Amino acid sequence: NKNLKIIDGGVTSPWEQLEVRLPSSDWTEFSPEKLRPDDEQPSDSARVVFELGYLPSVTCAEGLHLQAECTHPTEGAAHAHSSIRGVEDMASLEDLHDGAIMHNLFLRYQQRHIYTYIGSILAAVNPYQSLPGLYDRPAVETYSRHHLGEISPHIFAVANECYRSLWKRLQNQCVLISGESGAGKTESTKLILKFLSCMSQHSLEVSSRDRTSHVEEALLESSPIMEAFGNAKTVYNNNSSRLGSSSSCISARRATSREAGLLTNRVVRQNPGERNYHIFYALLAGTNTQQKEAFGLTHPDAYHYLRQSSCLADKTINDTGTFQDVLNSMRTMQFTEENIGEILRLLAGILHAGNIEFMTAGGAQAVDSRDSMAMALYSQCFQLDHPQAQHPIRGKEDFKSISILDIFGFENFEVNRFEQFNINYANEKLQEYFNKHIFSLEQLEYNKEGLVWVDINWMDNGECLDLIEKKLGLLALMNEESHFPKATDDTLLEKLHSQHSVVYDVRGMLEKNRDTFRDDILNLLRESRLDFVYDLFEHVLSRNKQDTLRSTSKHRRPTVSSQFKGSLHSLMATLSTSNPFFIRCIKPNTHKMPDQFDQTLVLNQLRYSGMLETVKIRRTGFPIRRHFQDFCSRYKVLMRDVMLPDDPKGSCIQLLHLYDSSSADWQLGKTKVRTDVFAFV
Ligand code: AOV
Ligand code: MG
Repeated sequence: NKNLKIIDGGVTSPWEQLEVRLPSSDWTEFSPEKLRPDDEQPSDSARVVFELGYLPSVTCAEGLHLQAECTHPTEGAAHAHSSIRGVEDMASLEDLHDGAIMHNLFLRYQQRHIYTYIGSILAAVNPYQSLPGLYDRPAVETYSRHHLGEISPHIFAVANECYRSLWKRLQNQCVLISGESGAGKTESTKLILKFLSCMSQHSLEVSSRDRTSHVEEALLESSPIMEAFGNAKTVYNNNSSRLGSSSSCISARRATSREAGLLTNRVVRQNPGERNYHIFYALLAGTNTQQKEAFGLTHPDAYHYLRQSSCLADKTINDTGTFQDVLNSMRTMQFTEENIGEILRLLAGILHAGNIEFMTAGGAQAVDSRDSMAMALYSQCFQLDHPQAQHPIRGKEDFKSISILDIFGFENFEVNRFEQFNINYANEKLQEYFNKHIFSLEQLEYNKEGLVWVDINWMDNGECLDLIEKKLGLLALMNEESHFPKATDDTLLEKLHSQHSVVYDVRGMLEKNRDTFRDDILNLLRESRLDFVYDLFEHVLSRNKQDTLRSTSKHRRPTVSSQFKGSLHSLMATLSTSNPFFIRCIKPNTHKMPDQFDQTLVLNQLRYSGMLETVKIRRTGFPIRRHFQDFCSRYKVLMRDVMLPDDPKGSCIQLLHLYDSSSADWQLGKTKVRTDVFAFV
């Protein structure tokens, strides 16, 4: 990257524009498009006016990517400087529009600074490459010693703040990581776990080691297992999470749990170009001849459950390595060799089951039963593999924890089906929670304090959720139709169209939505001669029993999507009692490549996730909010020589006036002062 030589550069108006002259010889294309050289200029140079929010990148004839830099510092240089280097907290951006926010991320990304704050929210741009030193032990140490905002933005800073809050407030904490598929949520989750685990090891050196510390190590150790069983290659991400996982860890009692709701459909069906869960390919790649013989295994293309999508391998995925990692993890987690053998045998069994073909008069039903058995076996096996099953935590009343929520990211394929519908629904719920915390609660606080609310036009996704969740909404219609034995995808489509217009493909929706796992199959599995299989299903309640327990819906089995809705709602209920931290992951390009920043793509993500509005609210909502009394006692030392009135409110007014008589930077509510005066104290 060579810097563009600027013949004459100057800031015409400090905040808005940078005017430069460029040698016209080597530019061919300006980006963004609205930048055009001025034709009136002499031919050897061109005058270009850039909006600072859009500092240019210019592609020149040789294909070199050039970056403009102001070489003649002028009056506005300091501001131009921040526009060139970017700022660590968006709230301090001078120019407030979404282009400027995008551009700030871009500038920082070019300098390999992938983290930026939006107030206390962390934006993380996926670097698609490992950045040396960014997450090593010294980094953990450094961030553990600083509060958020004291040093450069980092995911460890958020993790540290969360950890401190847990101990200080003794309240449940949660970290919500959002972003579309491939944006880096799972990697972020792992980094937070890494930090928290280091911290807790640290504190364990001081106190004595107890049993629960083992549980928390188990969570980290189980990571490769979780990924092999819960992740798969999709179009958007070669290691895409197909499960919603919430890891509660490092609690005040130092214990760990992990819940996961798995989209098991993938076990029996995948879209073209995608794969089944990693573990199946790992099994075929990693087992030795002897094991293969024992389990009757051959090549991936011999199995219906693996070959339907015509995608068996990917050069970025090391299946043999995954197999070794899984075995190592299982051993560290004290799985016996016998146990490991049984799990592998079960996986092989699932593959074989998929190859069973039926010759029946009754059409598709036998295949459905086969598939639902395969899915049930897989999901039970998965439950067994995650540490909460191994070490269940019995929550005590004062049990406090940190939950890290990493769900499947928003997806929009050419054709979107049942799986995407559920995934996107979950993402809307998460956005709703975000909106509530960032906007609604803030607005409520303003109203309570009797302050004037500056109207910020944030995007409310309430209508979208109504469309899904309300009476006669998509879920209700889909479930109703699923309960009609005679209903087909066509009748569902008709019904949906009579009420709404949707852009999901309904093919297969009803079948996927009906929970076809039947009692006779459950009973069959329970009679298995293999103790292992028997154990897996020992605790699964038969549908009849469940129905009896749930007397209201005696004749209705809950559909897959209503179970999904139920678990989403209980997750949200848990979150609503926690103190949240937000991380917004951003995907810089769709090619999964390092050093590529697609401005339009990023701008889009910033827009739909409401980042601009978040910055605005951070700016209008002053950072210091303290009760009158509290404010006085904290800051009155600053004016020891001034006589302050007795009442706290009066003292506040006097204090604030002395510092800012224009009263631009403070507001008084009914009980609290809001200001950014003294933010530096
Ligand atoms: P996701 O969890 O958000 O997608 P991942 O966390 O799996 O996305 O990230 C996708 C890929 O991006 C990873 O496999 C890494 O190669 C790369 N990556 C992400 N974050 C980092 C980082 N901090 N440093 C280096 N590489 C990174 V999905 O699960 O599909 O919604 O359902
Ligand atoms: Mg993921």
